[in-house]
Amino acid sequence: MYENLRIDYQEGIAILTICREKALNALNTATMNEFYRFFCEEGPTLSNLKGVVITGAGEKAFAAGADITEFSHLDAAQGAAFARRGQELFDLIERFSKPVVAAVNGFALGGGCELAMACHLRVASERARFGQPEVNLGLLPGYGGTQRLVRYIGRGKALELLLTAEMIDAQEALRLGLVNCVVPAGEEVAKACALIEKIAAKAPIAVAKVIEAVNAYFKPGANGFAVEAAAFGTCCNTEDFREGVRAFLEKRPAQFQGR
Ligand code: CO8
Repeated sequence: MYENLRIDYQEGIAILTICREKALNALNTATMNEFYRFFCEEGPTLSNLKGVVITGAGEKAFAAGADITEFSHLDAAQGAAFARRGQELFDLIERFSKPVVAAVNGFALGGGCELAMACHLRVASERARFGQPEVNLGLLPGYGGTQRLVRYIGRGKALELLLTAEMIDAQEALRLGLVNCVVPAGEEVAKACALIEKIAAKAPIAVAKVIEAVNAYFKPGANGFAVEAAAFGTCCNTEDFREGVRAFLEKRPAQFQGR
């Protein structure tokens, strides 16, 4: 039973909508727990799942951050635990073996921007706005924002956004490489689904291995080249590899089975 997320299945794609419109879809603990449940328990058991889209209810916000009403009384130990739990969830999303696409329909601030950055791809509506305004609250991002923002847009620009708490619009996010594309308002979920459909036509094991190898680039201590070589070997052992090569030689579309 989900109360803060609505989950719609559409042609094999799970569309997760954060339904806390009155609080601009702020990520309270209950919402974070429901995300956790989906990505940890339910999502991995869905055998025909093509991918996941995350979006926010209404026209104003994707998610305006962690729910500020919940953390005014946190002490140091509780704050660190709160942040670690969120980081764990966003890592799960980043490591999910099927593509996860954020359809950013409005404000993506603080934890909302961090959630979008944990997704594999980001589609922004022209109304989307991104920012990490935590310093306004006497905080810094706690759900991986200081790390992922640097990866996407580089140290200088990331520091500027993190230190000034300035928001950027969708076009600037596109220019900086924070989002993959910008679409007219209202078309972001359809575009996210179209991206997933395109990926769903590829070999599922190869897709999962691309995600794993790219993640290894950012994992301290991991040797990304070694992960890539091992993943390459795994793919060579699949029926899909044989089918992909056969289909190429026979000049026909490949029919991948995920085996
Ligand atoms: N948490 C809780 N409620 C929120 C949040 C939020 N993050 N954002 C907006 N709301 C609520 C408002 O309080 C308001 O409620 P009410 O109607 O009951 O007064 C309602 O949503 C509508 O908001 P506004 O009236 O403020 O709407 P505006 O259009 O005037 O402004 C803004 C929109 C600019 C988005 C504004 O709401 C805002 O600045 N929101 C806060 C943004 C923010 O600071 N986000 C970062 C939060 S901190 C964070 O995410 C850290 C993550 C890591 C945490 C680690 C744990 C320790």
